[in-house]
Amino acid sequence: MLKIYDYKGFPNPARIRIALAEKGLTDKVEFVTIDVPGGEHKRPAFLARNPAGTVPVLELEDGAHIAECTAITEYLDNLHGEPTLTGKGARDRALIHMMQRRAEAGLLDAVATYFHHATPGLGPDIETYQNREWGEKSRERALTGMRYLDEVLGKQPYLAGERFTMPDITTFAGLAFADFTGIDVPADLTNLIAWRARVAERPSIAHA
Ligand code: GTS
Repeated sequence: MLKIYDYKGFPNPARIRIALAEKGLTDKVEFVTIDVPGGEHKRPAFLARNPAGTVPVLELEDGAHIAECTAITEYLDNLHGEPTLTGKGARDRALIHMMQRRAEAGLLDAVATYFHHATPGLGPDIETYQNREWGEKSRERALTGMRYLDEVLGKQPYLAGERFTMPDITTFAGLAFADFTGIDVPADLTNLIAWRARVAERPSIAHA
């Protein structure tokens, strides 16, 4: 059986839980909780699975480990049936990956940097280096990212076009992380706010 090492409720793990539900694969994996608040992800046993010391990590039946949500989603999407989340054909795949990267770097990772550098983050035992200025700058970067994504959603229903795909999952997780850290979505970003309400009703997200 496939295994996912994660911590339920955290934003990057949520990306994979949503992807699994979209693909109807939730019952095909075993979830193994890594005690991230307790620092288990920085100990040798977990670092052997992912040297970056982050969750989630997918473990295949042959023992291979796949980290990075983009790579895990790519694998799951190609396991059964049509790839719905990562695209089919050169154009579709390229547009999805471009928007995925923009959503990740411009929103989710920017929010994470704010959280880890400008707030207590995961606590003093884990946050051994903090750069408050970079954290605050990253809050601004997250707001710029939201504004860009709002513009995209003014032209099309989903981030890579007409269908819900991987960058929609990344953005949804990024906004949830923003809520958690206290970065509010500006009220004038009406496209982003309406998109969020719409995707929140998808069973993969509503029942996550
Ligand atoms: N780019 C990575 C991915 O796509 O998987 C990011 C993974 C990541 O940063 N995970 C966080 C983590 O393990 C958990 S969460 O905040 O996203 O929920 N952080 C541990 C740490 O010490 O920073």
